[in-house]
Amino acid sequence: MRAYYHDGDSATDQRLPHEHIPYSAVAPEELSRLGVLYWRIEKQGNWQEQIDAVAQERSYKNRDVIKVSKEAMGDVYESKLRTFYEEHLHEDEEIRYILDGSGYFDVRDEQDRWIRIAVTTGDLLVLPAGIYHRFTLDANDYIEAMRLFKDEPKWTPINRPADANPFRLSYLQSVRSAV
Ligand code: KMT
Ligand code: NI
Repeated sequence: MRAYYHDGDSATDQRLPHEHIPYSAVAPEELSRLGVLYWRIEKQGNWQEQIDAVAQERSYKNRDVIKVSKEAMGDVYESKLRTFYEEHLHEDEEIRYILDGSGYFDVRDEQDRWIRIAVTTGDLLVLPAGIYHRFTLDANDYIEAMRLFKDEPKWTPINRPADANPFRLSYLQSVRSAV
């Protein structure tokens, strides 16, 4: 995992790194202030047990695996990628363990700037309910991820603006009270 400020350029390919110049790293502590959690679980040895432990501790009862590639998705590939990259929130956590490949999760900071989180195999990332975010493949065009859920999957992306959404409001409240 590598987190840094996005350069804000939306005119060129979203799959490029888009590092802000000068490069501006974002520390895990800053991410956790935004409610974004991260674990590194090397995909070797008892990695599945380690995932199970996190899942049990955080009450993630369900899971599935998604493969994002032209080959795996066929006809819906382009439209799925567009949906992933539209700025949105969810009314539940978005939990991803990267099984293979890589990609970028972008999250908004408190000043509404994009933070880009580059994930690779072995990264476990949790985005809190109510945070504005988006996802894109990187130049490698491939990711496979385990998606974990507290209960039934609550998929529905709620596109911005959703400023009056109760999960948005309680997210903002939790960030402010964490300062
Ligand atoms: C999402 O919600 O944006 C996704 O599931 C993207 C694929 S998982 C790396
Ligand atoms: Ni999402």
